[in-house]
Amino acid sequence: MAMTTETAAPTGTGRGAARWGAVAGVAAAAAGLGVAELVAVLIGPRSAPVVAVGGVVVDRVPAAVKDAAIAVFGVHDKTALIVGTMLLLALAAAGVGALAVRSLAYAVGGTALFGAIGVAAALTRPGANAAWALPSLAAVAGALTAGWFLLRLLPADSIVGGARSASVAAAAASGGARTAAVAPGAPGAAPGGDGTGMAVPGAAGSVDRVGAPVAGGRGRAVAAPDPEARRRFLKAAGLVVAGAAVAGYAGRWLSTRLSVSEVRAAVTLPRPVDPAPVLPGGLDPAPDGATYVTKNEDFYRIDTALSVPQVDPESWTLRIHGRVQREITLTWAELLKRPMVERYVTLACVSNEVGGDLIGNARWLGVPVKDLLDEAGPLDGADQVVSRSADGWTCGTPTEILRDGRDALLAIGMNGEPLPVEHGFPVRMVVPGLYGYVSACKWITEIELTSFADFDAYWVPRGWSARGPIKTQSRIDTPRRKATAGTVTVAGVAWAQHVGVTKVEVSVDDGPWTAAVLHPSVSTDTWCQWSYPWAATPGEHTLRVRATDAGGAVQTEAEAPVAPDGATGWHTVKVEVTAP
Ligand SMILES: Nc1nc2c(c(=O)[nH]1)N[C@H]1C(S)=C(S)[C@@H](COP(=O)(O)O)O[C@H]1N2
Ligand SMILES: [Mo]
Repeated sequence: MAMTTETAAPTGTGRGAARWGAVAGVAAAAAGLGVAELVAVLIGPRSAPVVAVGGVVVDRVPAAVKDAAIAVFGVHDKTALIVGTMLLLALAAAGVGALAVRSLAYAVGGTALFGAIGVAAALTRPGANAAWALPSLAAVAGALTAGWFLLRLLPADSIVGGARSASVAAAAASGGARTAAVAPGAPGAAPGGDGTGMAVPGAAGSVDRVGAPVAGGRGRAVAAPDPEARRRFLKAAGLVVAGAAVAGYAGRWLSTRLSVSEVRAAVTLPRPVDPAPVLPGGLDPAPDGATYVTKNEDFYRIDTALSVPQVDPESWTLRIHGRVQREITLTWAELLKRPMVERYVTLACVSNEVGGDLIGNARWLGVPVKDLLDEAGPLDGADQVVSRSADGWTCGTPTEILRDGRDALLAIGMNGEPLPVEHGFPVRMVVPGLYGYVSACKWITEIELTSFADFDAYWVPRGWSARGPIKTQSRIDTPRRKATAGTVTVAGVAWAQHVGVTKVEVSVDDGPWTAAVLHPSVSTDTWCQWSYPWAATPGEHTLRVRATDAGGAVQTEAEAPVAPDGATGWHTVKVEVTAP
């Protein structure tokens, strides 16, 4: 900001002008986000630029990064991505806004670049059509308008000099900081908030400021406004941000109204012809309250969907096609007429670390996948069943496993309720013994018979194994850190999916393995709870657990990371035992 000619505004003013530009940039970005949210209500929430750009990031991110994100943020990885994106874009918007007071080129460049990114991202999302460009274009228009409006309020002829300019610059800085802190948060609270529009705005506003007569200066700078103009400007910026927040929230609210939650609430599940086994006694909650059956609201959620697909059962169809003798298309009504079975099945994520909680056990109601495949008649060589979700995600399951008689289900119910929307409403697949990423397709709309040689499902080119049998594991849930000396109940879960756990052993301080009590479970397809009465003495102790499956195989001690096909190793916890 070298603006010091003999009569030019001092440097402080230049910096001040840049700060005003930054404020305008962030506020205008917020306006873009708000407008995009409203337009996305009409087109669909996945077309909103932040969701579209975020979706591209999720799809392109290297496996190691996804891994790290899940390790750090767990099931909050999506929130982290959105908040991070909003912050980055707020910074970019401030930067473009600050530069835009110097040259129109930055405004034009920023607008073109970020608008193009939003449009490109939206148009390349699975299921997109030309209309998906509209929210991004609306974001650009909204941001340009707001930026233009705000920067017009910066009077080019009200140059303040000397000491006064310094205080104005400082005021601008603090005002800027305040506004910037509000702007990204406002639309950010609406997760679909558009980030793309964000960098566009402030940029544009400088249009009619650029080249305005700055006394003695180069004539390229906006001056910092006098206190009166400053108040007007900040008020306007505040109104723009408030308006953006209202638009963003209204958009979210309308989208929720258009969501399938109400349709879901109206669904009545059919009765199973083959109900789930009655739970045996002895499945009381563990000392830490952990239960054999995981409540829907406690069930882990992992998927690539930044905006949960809203699939209306009335328009839902499932197409079974590819290398089959007979193609089948099922409607929701047709699916409901088929005999339903109900089973407890434990679902695990391949990203579950040793001792991790990306695993849950639920009672699923659904149609056996085997029957549908038998009707379609897979052709020779069709060794892979590719399931495709409404948002384009795919997983590949061995045809053989789906037909070997295990309870692989096309599920519509979870613990007595229609599938929660984020767990796949209206229909998902659940396959005992396989990690979710190769089997548990949510929002399923398509089943294609193909071969492993011919098609790689979503996670395979991203470095994960094409086959994903769940590895035998055991976990200590309590105690995790502290205990009081005396008899302490060590408890947890263990699983050897579709094979069954026959023994769980605990070792204290590297001592001998001692058998724990194995609580009953309803089948080999669920985890089982175990407990071990430990005579705990004061001091620091190490507890370790291992399971043995029905085939006699002892859970391996060898530590393996989650990628490419699931973690192994013995779960170990250090416990600080204090005297009673
Ligand atoms: N459509 C879709 N289905 C999906 C996924 C996804 O990203 N998209 N993720 C899979 C993975 S990796 C897992 S572990 C399970 C998790 O199911 P849940 O979220 O119901 O626990 O869903 C699977 N089904
Ligand atoms: Mo997963």
